Amino acid sequence: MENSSTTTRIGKVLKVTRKTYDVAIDGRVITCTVKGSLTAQDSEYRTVRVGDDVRVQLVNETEGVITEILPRRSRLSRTIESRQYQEHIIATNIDQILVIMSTREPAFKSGLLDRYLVIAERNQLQATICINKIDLANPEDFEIYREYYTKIGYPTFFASAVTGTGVDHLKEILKGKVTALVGHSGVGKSSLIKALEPGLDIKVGEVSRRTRKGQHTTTVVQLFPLSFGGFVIDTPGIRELGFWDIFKRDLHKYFREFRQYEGDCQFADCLHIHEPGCAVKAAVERGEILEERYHNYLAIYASLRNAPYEVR
Ligand SMILES: Nc1nc2c(ncn2[C@@H]2O[C@H](COP(=O)(O)OP(=O)(O)OP(=O)(O)O)[C@@H](O)[C@H]2O)c(=O)[nH]1
Ligand SMILES: [Mg+2]
Ligand SMILES: [Zn+2]
Repeated sequence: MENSSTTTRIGKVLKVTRKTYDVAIDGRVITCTVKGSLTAQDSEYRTVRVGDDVRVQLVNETEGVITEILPRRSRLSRTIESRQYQEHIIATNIDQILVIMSTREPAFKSGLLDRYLVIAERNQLQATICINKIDLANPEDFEIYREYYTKIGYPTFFASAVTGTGVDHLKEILKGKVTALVGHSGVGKSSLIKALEPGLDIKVGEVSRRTRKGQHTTTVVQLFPLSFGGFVIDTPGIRELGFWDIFKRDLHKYFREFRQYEGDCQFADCLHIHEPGCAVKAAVERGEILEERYHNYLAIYASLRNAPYEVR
């Protein structure tokens, strides 16, 4: 049976379970196992992750064997302290993060938004911001955020899953890309996806809503194919995304608009907290950096730990 090369296909891993892998190939879902020679090698390409592009040898119409993981172009990962800071890959080949916030119910909290943006920066992923439930508020009250975050490089738009505002724009953003959706429970992630993809059975939200009440949230990650091209991932909570893996001294690197000022701080290792001659604080005072965002920086800083090798 040496003609197997004629039946290999490239597909994308949607879901990983204990024994099998769901792989999307030409719009079908193929249940796969992994070839032994793949797991035997000593590299990060030994373990198949959600989002991986893989070569599959088809066994029949519905089953196949993964023989190769193609190079990954990005990853969403966290480090696990209890395992010597080992990297845990949550998903791969993500093109962008879409942070969904709501105006009300739950209330807009820029502190939470900034935490999600830190996660995006740490993973070197581009982020877009959607302010949903705009039908429940006066858009003018949120214009300041739309303008500021757009200016610092996070395109921000308003939406409503109820009235349909912004849904076409959302479609343009998701089209042809792999997007990780993040956002607090209840902001309308599932509603927005359903608004543009009514046929999609996106259950992840309900599952995570239920488990979030428990002590331990599941970290099951799944890709959902979109009929107009592209995939969305409904991600686990902020804790599961490893937010707390960041040390105090590194936080400033993830506030991208600080960078242009940092060279002018009096101290090269300035963390922009209470150091004299801080150019970041001066920019806050001049109104160039949004004061609320700087306060979020301070609050997040206070919530993080020192690196184990330093005493400050
Ligand atoms: N008024 C208004 N209500 C909305 C909008 N979008 C969603 N909702 C409502 O908000 C509630 C929560 O929506 P979901 O789509 O389940 O929120 P979610 O982000 O998926 O929540 P989790 O799955 O728990 O993470 C539902 O009752 C929706 O009907 C909106 O744009 N406007
Ligand atoms: Mg949901
Ligand atoms: Zn400074």
